[in-house]
Amino acid sequence: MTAPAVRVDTTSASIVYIAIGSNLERPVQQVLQARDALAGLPETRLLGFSPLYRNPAVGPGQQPEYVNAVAAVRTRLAPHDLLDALQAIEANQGRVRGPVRGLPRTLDLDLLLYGDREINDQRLTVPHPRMQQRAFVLKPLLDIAPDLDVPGLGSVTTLLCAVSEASLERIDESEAVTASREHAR
Ligand code: A4P
Ligand code: MG
Repeated sequence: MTAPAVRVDTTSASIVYIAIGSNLERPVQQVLQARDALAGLPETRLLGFSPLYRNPAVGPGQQPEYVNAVAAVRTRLAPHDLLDALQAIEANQGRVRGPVRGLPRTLDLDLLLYGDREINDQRLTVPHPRMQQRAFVLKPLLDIAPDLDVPGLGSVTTLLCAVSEASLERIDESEAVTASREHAR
């Protein structure tokens, strides 16, 4: 079988922000493993990775708490090819995607921002349509991109002021380092 061609944007690379979330099967390790997988994507360089934040699940029903973070990458992958690559990383880390959305997951990778592009089609909405409601996205995004503006919405600083970040617990360096060692074993 021939692998599908990856469309590379040859004109320029774009700065892209990706939200990472996990609430199953050792979430800290899942997030760190995802960081390594993002760093290994073709035509892509990892520019930054935020601290990790533990926080209660948002949404209906009782769920284990999440660990969330945000990554910044520079990539020449076109948006839909990047989405394919993110979904492949999710699948590789045991993400089961069913007809019901919002269920607990080993790994969720959401494309928050792709340069200053606005995309709205069947597969992809960028900027991510719920990012402005979510402290677990805005706080780590602000950590790595303090001067960032979200197209159509304004500065991340202003957006974060409008939501409560009280439920976010920043995960200690030492806990992350221990988890990282376990993940490397
Ligand atoms: N899709 C459209 N736009 C995008 C985008 N910008 N990035 C499409 C990624 N995917 C995008 O996603 C469903 C479809 O959305 C994809 O096939 C893609 O074509 P999914 O990952 O299969 O399903 P999902 O994750 O259940 O849906 P979604 O919309 O990503 O869920 P949410 O809204 O992200 O909610 N609480 C805490 N504390 N932390 C969390 O991380 N996450 C969720 C998931 C709920 N509660 C949470 C957290
Ligand atoms: Mg998702």
